[in-house]
Amino acid sequence: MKFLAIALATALIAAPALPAAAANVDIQLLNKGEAGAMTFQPDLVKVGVGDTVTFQPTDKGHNVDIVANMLPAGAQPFKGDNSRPLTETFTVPGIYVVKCDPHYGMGMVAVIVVGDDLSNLEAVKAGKNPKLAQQRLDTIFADLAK
Ligand SMILES: [Cu+2]
Repeated sequence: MKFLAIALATALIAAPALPAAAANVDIQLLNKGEAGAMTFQPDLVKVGVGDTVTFQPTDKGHNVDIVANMLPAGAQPFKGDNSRPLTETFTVPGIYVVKCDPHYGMGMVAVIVVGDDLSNLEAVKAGKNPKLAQQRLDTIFADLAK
């Protein structure tokens, strides 16, 4: 036991300093959430550069897909399969708008802000969305401006 404690202590001292671990945030894909029917929950997430977001198909029949042109310049669009989880790593700072393809018209959208960078806010605000999606995005953008 004493040997084990010494070995453990030595291992801890010998361990090199690790870089700050990347964080992960879960977003649930829901038929009914706090914001109403067909929703990403939460629908506004802020993460650091290099962090991950996992889109969890808590309810089936949903996916996640970048809304065309609603991501920072230089970032790659991404798309998950229906009813499958997707973990995405965000390396380019800025605002990303995602939708669920089957329920985009019902307002199933979410916003991910990476690195507290709002420099493409006007660009994503200028995009066109179905009415219910636009209503939810307007609410999220208003929260962002606070
Ligand atoms: Cu959906």
